[in-house]
Amino acid sequence: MNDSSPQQSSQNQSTWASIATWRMAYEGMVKSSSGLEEGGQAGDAVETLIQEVEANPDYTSVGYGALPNREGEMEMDAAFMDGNNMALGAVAGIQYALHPISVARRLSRRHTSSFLVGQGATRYAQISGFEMRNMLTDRARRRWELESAKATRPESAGPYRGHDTVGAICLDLQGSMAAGTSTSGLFMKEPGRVGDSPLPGSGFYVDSAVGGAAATGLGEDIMKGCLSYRIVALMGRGLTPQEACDSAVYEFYSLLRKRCGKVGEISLIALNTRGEWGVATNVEFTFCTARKGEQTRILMANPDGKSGTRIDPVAKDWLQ
Ligand code: SD4
Repeated sequence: MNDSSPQQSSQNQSTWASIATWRMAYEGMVKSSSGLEEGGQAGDAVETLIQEVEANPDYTSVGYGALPNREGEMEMDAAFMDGNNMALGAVAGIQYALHPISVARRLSRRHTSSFLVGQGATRYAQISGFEMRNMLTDRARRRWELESAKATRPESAGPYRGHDTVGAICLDLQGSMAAGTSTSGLFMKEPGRVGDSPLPGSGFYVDSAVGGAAATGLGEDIMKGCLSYRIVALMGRGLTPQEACDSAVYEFYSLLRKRCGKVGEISLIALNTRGEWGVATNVEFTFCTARKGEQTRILMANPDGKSGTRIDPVAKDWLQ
């Protein structure tokens, strides 16, 4: 349940909508869309969508069966934000929790100690009764063993192969918005490494009076630009989600390239209070959208080379 009412009373709200990163969000989006269609709350939709990805071992970068760190352990990052009252909760480096998104959401209801890391986050999840399990599947362990065997020294393994965050923003029929993220971060990451996904303003941000944004890609670069907050701020000044994404992402990408020489993968999604969405990316990037009266879609975004984004439908077999 959302803990407060929306702040956009002047608006005649009549639609629900969702956007989420990567093809892996599809099944969760279909499931959460029926809740939104029936008048369910944005926060519930975000949690349902992300839980579906976390529980699926076929999606190897989020939750059960995801990517271990350099020492073969699974450390996960997740966050939840309620756009009505700006409540947010987050976990970083949490272990054994099947649904880090639900732990983050529970934490968002607290006024203090709402962002927990490492052992503290794991202990909190355990004590609070969240489902805990060994998150490492045989397949994930084999992947780690193969990768470890390749590395002559531990520090030469990784750090940037295999990744992806599920990030979602939902708008409900009452005009409430929520956002969430969940990821195991980068494959073979340094133990204790935290990406952008649990960081408000970087990995996600949402304000029910304006809209929300979420990120996926190389956290170390995304957090340099606080890109999710930037996009929401631009939408607040009247830009459409697509204009805001294009402006924030490509301007920042150019700046980082000029100042640092190299830039990792950066992909952002955004949704506003009218259910309009936008995307910008410096790599090929799939994402899912749903809106009242429309089918859930998987789309592909690419940079168009002119500070804009090309969006194409993906082939039907991506749905299988
Ligand atoms: C991180 N942004 O931990 C995440 C990983 C990711 O596509 O989304 N990769 O840095």
